[in-house]
Amino acid sequence: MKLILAVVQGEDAGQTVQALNRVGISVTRFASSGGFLQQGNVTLMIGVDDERVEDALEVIRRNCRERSRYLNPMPPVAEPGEMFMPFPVEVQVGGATVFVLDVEQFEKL
Ligand code: 2BA
Repeated sequence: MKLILAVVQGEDAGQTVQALNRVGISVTRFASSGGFLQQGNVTLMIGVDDERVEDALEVIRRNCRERSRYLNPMPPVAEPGEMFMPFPVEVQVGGATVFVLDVEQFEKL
């Protein structure tokens, strides 16, 4: 058995969870946030038999897309008379960041 941890964007999370459930794959979603952008995202925890890992990854691939986000740089400590132009920096996010881990033991008690 494997545990898939997938960090996805909020906009993609609902449809991804529904699509996983439709093909009989259970999923738990956590509210999370990215350390770089400090913006909300969603982490999906998916426990699957080894032979279903590719099915789960395919569903994630189909439902999560890449988007542009903008990071507003922090103003530096300015000297008197200096001006800071806070141009947002474009960052590409997603589709999904996925980790696949071996599960040592799985119990439903
Ligand atoms: P964030 O950490 O908020 O990162 C958002 C996007 O910013 C990243 O998109 C990447 O394009 C960019 N980015 C992140 N760190 C950067 C850095 N040090 N320098 C320049 N650009 C940087 P994704 O790679 O698609 O990642 C989306 C979200 O997935 C991340 O949100 C984070 O929550 C998670 N993630 C990505 N890689 C991870 C990792 N190795 N371990 C744990 N979580 C990860």
